[in-house]
Amino acid sequence: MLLPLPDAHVQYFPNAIASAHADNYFETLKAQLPWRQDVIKLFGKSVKIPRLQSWHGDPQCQYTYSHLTMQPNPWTHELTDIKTLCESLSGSRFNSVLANWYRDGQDSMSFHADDEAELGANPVIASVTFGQARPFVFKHKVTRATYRYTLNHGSVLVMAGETQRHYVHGIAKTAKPIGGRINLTFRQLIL
Ligand SMILES: O=C(O)CCC(=O)C(=O)O
Ligand SMILES: [Mn+2]
Repeated sequence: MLLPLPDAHVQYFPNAIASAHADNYFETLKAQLPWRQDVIKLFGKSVKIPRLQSWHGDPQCQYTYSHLTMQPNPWTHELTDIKTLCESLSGSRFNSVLANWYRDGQDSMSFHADDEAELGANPVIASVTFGQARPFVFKHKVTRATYRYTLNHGSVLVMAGETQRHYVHGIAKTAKPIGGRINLTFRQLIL
């Protein structure tokens, strides 16, 4: 379904991956990806980012994210399968993926746009969620209007068109005792 976001083009596929398959992917990705606790410099201080990450892609896909340059880990069997699904849902190709593991409600991602130069002008980004359903918030850069969508276990969200130009997005912290969530964002770097 197309989400009713002005100035954006976002499609949501709530049940793109059947629940039993999604359970398997969640456990396999959690166990097999080389998760890292990355640190960023913020006003001269080193701060742990509030989640674990793993960057994968074609060998030439170095990526700079929040001032971090990451070398790609190789594609795994599971990541390649999920990439193929995202390519058929979106009609776009991807050469890289950022995996984020939100261990509990204290893990989060602050508002940002995926607007790095390497992604090009109107990037197509496919975002796949496993595990805990959490609210994904879009905030319009000019009107400040916010839109909240809960991303299901096994769902795919495709952000395209001018979405990154007009919106920031993020995952808020919560004090509720919640389970872990893994999100994969497939991207096409222009090299
Ligand atoms: O975890 C999510 O749903 C969002 C991840 C994200 O925005 C990103 O990796 O750039
Ligand atoms: Mn993002």
